[in-house]
Amino acid sequence: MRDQLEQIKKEALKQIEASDALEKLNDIKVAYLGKKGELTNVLKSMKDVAPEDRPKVGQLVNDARAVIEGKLEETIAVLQKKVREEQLNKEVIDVTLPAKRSKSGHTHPNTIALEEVERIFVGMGYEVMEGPEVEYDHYNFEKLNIPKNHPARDEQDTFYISDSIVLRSQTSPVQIRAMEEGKLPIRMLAPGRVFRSDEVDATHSPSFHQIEGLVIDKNITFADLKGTLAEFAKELFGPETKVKFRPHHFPFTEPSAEVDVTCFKCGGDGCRFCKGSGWIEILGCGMVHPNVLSMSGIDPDEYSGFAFGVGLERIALLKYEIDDMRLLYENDIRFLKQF
Ligand code: 2NL
Repeated sequence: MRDQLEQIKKEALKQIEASDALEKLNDIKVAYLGKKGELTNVLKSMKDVAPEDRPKVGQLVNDARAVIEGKLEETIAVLQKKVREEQLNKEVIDVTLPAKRSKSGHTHPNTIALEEVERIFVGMGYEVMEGPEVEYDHYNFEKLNIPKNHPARDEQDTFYISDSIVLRSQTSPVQIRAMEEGKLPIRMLAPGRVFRSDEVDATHSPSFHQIEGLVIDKNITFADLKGTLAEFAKELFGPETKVKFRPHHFPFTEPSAEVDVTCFKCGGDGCRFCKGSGWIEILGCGMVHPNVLSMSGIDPDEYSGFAFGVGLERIALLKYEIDDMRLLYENDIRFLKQF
C-alpha cells in the first residue's frame, strides 16, 4: 500500500513537471485527486486493510494528496505567470510608431465664397440677416409684387407645403421683414438656402443658395447701385474687372438689370471660359419697386432703394472654375480639399 502510494505520488509529480499547459494540469488534477481518481481508488480499497493500520494508511493518502495539490498549485501559478508574460510581450505597444492622422474636413467652396462676399459688403457697412426657409406665400411672392397668376410664379416655381406656405424661392422675404420693422436706413445682406422645382443638371439644383442685398435710404439712385456693384466686382474678381448693366425685368425692381463682369480669364478679349464674349453674367439687380416699398410700409415718395440677388453656387463655380454644380453637393473630401 505504502509502495503503491509512493508510486502514485511519483507518477503524479512527474506528469505535473512535464506539463506545459494549464489544461493538462487540470486533467492531471482530475486523474489523481478527482472522485474517480487514483487516490480515491486507494481509499476505496481501505476495506482490505487491517483495521489497526487504517489510520496510518489514511494519513499516508492525505499526505500524498497534500503533496500533489501543493505541486499542482505551484505549477499552475508558474504557468499562469508565463502565459501573462507571453501575452504582454505579444501585445507590446510601439510608442515610436507614427500616429494615424485623423481625417479632418475642409471648408466648402460655397462657404469660402459666401464669407468672401460677406466680407466685401460688411466692409461697406452692410449687416447680415437670416430668416426662415419655410415661408408664407404672401412674403415669398405677394409682397414682392408677384400676385397669383403672375408669369414670374412659373419661373420661380417652388415646393408648396400648403396653399399658403412654400419653401422660399429667394431670400427676399428676409428683407421684406427688415423693411416692415421700419428701422431705416437699411443696408443688409440676406444669404441662405432657397428652393425651385428645377431638374438637377450641371447648372441647376432644386435647392441652392442665394445672397440678396438691400439698401433703403433717402435719395438712393441707380448710381449708388452701379457704384456698389462695380466695387463688389473689383473686390471679388480683381481690380481690373469692369461691369456692364443689361436691361432686364424683375417684378420687384424697376428699372431692373442683369450685371456682367469682364471675364477674369481673358480680361474681356473672349476665350473658352466666357464662350468668346468677354463677359460673364453674375447677378440680377434693380431699384426696389415702389409697390414693394408701399406694401412693407415705406413711403416711396420719401425713400428709395436698390436690391440685388447673387447665386452663391454660381459665384463658387466661377471663382474656382468648377464646371459641374453637382460636385458641390457630393461632399467628396478629395474634391473639397482643392479650394
Ligand atoms: C437674381 C435676381 C434679384 C432682388 C433680387 C429684391 C428684394 C427686395 C426687393 C426688391 Cl426685398 N428686390 N431682390 C432684386 C433684383 C434681383 O435677384 O437673378 N438672383 C439670382
